[in-house]
Amino acid sequence: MPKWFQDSVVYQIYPRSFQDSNSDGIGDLNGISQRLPYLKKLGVDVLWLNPIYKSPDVDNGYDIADYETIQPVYGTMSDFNKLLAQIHENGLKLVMDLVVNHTSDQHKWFQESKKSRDNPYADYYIWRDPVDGHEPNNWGSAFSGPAWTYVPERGQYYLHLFATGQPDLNWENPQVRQEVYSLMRFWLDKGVDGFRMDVINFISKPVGLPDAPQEGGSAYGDSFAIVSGGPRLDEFLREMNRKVLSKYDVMTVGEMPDSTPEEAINYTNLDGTELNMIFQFQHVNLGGNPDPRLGKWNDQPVKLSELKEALSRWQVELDGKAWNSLYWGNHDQPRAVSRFGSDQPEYRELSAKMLATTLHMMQGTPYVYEGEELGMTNVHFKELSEYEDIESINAYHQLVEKERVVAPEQMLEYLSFMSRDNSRTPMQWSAEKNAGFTDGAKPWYGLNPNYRQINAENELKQEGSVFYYYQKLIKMRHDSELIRYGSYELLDPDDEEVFAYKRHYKGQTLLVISNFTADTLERDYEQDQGELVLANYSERQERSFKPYETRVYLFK
Ligand code: TEU
Ligand code: CA
Repeated sequence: MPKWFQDSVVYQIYPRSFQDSNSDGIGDLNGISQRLPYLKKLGVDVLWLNPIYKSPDVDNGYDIADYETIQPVYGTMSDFNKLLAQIHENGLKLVMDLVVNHTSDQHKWFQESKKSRDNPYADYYIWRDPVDGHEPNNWGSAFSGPAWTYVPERGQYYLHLFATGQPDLNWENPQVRQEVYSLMRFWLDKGVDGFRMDVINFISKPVGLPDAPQEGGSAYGDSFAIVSGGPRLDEFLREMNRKVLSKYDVMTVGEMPDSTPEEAINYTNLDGTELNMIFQFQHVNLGGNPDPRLGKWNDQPVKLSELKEALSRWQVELDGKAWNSLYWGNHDQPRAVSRFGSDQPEYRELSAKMLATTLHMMQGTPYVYEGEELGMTNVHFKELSEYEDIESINAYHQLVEKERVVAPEQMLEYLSFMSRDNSRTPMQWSAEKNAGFTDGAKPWYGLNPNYRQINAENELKQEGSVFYYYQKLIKMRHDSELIRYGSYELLDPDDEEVFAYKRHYKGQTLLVISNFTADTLERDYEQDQGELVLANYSERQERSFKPYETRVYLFK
């Protein structure tokens, strides 16, 4: 019997950029409740909020100082309770962001832990003695620099895979696990419908914390490679399920960078005894810089055959064993239409619809990131001063100034193409001042100037808009078991221009053909034998596919 998360479409809200309701230029909980009618109209089932807990915002809320207090700038706990009730009254569900690989260094646990080696919180984090006066190993932080910081009071280093303000929790300590389970119960007992779990595959560190692979002149070892899928991860996830999750009817999705389908099958399943699904990164990690020192910082388009191989591998290997999450973008990725389609005005809407079709006709739970349903694009910032994300700013200083492995203009080009900032500009609601995001003086972050053309008000007025196309896709999924449960078959893996695949279920077949280029191409998959059920052009020549044309056919 399928679980409700398998029939759902999730909408991801980045609260600080979604809707401001009190004119301070920052999105908030009451702003979200104002927009529930819009989300209802789109047809989504579940809302996932990025962290809304008390935080110094070193990493925009992924550095939590108090798990059971709402970040004041977003509102109060009674605002949250009201929002949750409204979400449920509207027949929607709410998934929160669980960030328990690390806390903020302002969390009281860390403030105590760092004081000495024998206080009650001393072992809540990962402390190690210096080795030859240096960091205990070669691990690098995802936000540049070493993954270790020295604290004189303890005469030791502490581990932080991310910012120095994000110390990693010590999951080997049973007390830490009990604290996590108790904060999870706090939110689940309020009626929250599940969790997205931040870098949950990093919580079990390798024994002895050995050096990580350090290739091609990189300044530090690749810590993600050595911490993902650690020795006790399965044990911890099963304990978390046994002690907490199994007692609630909830949805869980674990963010697992560097994971494989085999790991997904190990850590998730369809019988609810571990996670329900994971966010894998194979497709979004494509197109990295050939120079390993530059990692993701690149400006080259992804090769279609590699994109097809990545997505198809997960479709085929999880079928019947586990459940895929389906996403093109989120708050950590550039805007999908700019990265995988085209944000040129003549092709933006066409390619947004083509990308949406290609993803939403697959098996799994689709995730729509705020603004994706409008075809919002990258913001193409030009100056470093326009960026606000710690990852972007630290990478620039580390790679341009410290390591001097890339020129300033080149790095600004890479940031413009790949930065997380691209997806954090305010939601574009209208052509009015500040895109209707805030009536306050200034939004917390720079608007994408194209909000005058690309905004929800315009989309809702136009019948053939990207919004109504997403609405149709979501309805098609809700109405079709073939789309939800059918098996997957990739066609022509080596075709670098067209992504074509089939879905099969109880004798019916769906044929999806998407042109990923700005050229007009000829392709024949005997589509003329099928019934056209979806298209992003109003007219067609059966065997020819115009720029970014996508068509879906049903064979009964
Ligand atoms: O992201 C984990 C993660 O792997 C990111 O560092 C991502 O791979 C990278 O930013 C891509 O460039 C989660 C959250 O989604 C992210 O927002 C946080 O910054 C990070 O964990 C630390 O909590
Ligand atoms: Ca506000």
